[in-house]
Amino acid sequence: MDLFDLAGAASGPAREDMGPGAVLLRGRALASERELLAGIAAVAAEAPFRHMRTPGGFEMSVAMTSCGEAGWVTDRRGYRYERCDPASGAPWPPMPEVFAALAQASAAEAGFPDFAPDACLINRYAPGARMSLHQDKDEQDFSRPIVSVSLGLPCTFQFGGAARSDPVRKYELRHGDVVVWGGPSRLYYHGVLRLKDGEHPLTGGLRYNLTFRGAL
Ligand code: MD6
Ligand code: FE
Repeated sequence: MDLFDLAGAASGPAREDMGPGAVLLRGRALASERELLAGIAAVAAEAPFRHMRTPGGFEMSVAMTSCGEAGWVTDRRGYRYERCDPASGAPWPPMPEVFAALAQASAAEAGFPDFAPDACLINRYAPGARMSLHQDKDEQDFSRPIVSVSLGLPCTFQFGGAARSDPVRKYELRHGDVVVWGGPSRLYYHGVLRLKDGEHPLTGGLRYNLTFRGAL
């Protein structure tokens, strides 16, 4: 056993394969945790978190906002990307530099060297909030990966397959973890189980997730 194994035994491997084209980079966002959280606060000051409604009329338990050239929205008319925040009519706040840099570098490490996200959806989970099994399929071009950053309280992430009925594997996503997925698993079903109570030194009782997409 060498030093690398010893470090791995204590903290888990830095890189875990989740499936074809899907990689979990443990702790990849830790070095920029404070700048990322400051970026979330700056975006939310302009485009506040809100609980949107699904086309079926249900209010989502996850609160959301967006930044970048386009934001993801849902209402009675459906799921889509919009260049302006429907709450204000103004363009979504620009994507903070530190967001774009982390997304690009993480994608490159996972084998997608030219990823330039134009949209970042920010999810905020309070205890009890969940996201049921879904596909991310509102983007224009599925050859581009999605980069997902977890901050604050840990969650249980379910990662399935191409069909809703495929078996799911569970991963604990912790503060600072980054998931990059593209290629064959780009359209795989995934979701987040009900968030458990907890206390995180930087986010209190909340979990944040940033998902970077090429939407337009
Ligand atoms: C979340 N994430 O982690 C929800 N989608 O809160 C997602 O729905 C997601 O993490 C596509 C790719 C990565 C993700
Ligand atoms: Fe998703």
